[in-house]
Amino acid sequence: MADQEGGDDNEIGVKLAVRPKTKRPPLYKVLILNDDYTPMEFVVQVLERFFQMNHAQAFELMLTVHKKGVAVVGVFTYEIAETKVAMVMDFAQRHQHPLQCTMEKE
Ligand code: TYC
Repeated sequence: MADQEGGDDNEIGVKLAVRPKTKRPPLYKVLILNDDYTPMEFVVQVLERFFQMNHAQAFELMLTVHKKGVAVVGVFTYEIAETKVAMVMDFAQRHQHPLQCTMEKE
């Protein structure tokens, strides 16, 4: 039987190691997709504004997406990822760019 301290005792009273039951929340990758029309500078601005990158980091990641088609821009809990996607999509739409941002479970 488990005692007050949470560790299980075996039949000869030796305390076994306790594994703390801490559950990490599932994480979600936020992805940016390439397209032929969104200006490079706009994508850089999105990465700086919503993903806290400096200009050099943002420029490099934008080029990765431009060349490879897609890149992970960050990993977040569900609600944060959902909010980031919504903010990017809204910002792109308001500027009439077809930039796509999605999320997927890690
Ligand atoms: N391919 C775009 C262009 O040549 C630039 C671009 C990069 C667009 C990354 C979207 O996620 C993107 N203007």
